[in-house]
Amino acid sequence: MRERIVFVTSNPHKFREVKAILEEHGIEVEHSQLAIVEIQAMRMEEIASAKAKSAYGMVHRGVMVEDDALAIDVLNGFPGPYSSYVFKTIGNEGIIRLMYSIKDRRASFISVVAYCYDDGVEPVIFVGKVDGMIAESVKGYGWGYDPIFIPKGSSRTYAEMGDDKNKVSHRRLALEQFAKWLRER
Ligand code: ITT
Repeated sequence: MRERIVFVTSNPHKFREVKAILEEHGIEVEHSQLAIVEIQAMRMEEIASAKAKSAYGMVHRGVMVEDDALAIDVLNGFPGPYSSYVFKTIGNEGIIRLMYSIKDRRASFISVVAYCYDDGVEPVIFVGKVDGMIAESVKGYGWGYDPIFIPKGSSRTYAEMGDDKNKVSHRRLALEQFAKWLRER
């Protein structure tokens, strides 16, 4: 049977990437732009899990949410759970300024997928993490933090990688685990 899930996100770029990856596994993804109140918490898993549960309460079908965070080592993991707010306020230029003259540019991009499929059942959670570096300047045309994140082993930012990003991304790592879980359950 072909799986069909609902993915709740306000971000069309995320939807496009998720759809492409899950379709490779024969999973159909329906986009929902339901507004879900996000709780404030330090742990991404907690935020994503709460979001998936409230989404299930509204759609009553297998529903997925995905939360991402950019975590900069020298800033103790900042912006982490505040990645969305920081992007809207200081953006990529602001991050580059914060990192001015800092030599240790290590960072990671984290994706947390939460899937809720029944009432009273805790959502399943899958985490993908890619280590990398913050670029010296904004490079390439991409969405979100793509123009400033260089995954380990690459000389290009996610934005400069074009479609290759989706082959190695933090999102891909989390979704591959999710697809395996769906297949085996
Ligand atoms: P949701 O409605 O799905 O929550 P969002 O855009 O608010 O959409 P997140 O909170 O998960 O998504 O993302 C935190 C920030 O990180 C936000 O500014 C995104 O644009 C950015 N982001 C997420 N995934 C990214 C990726 O693969 N590449 C670049 N930036 C990304």
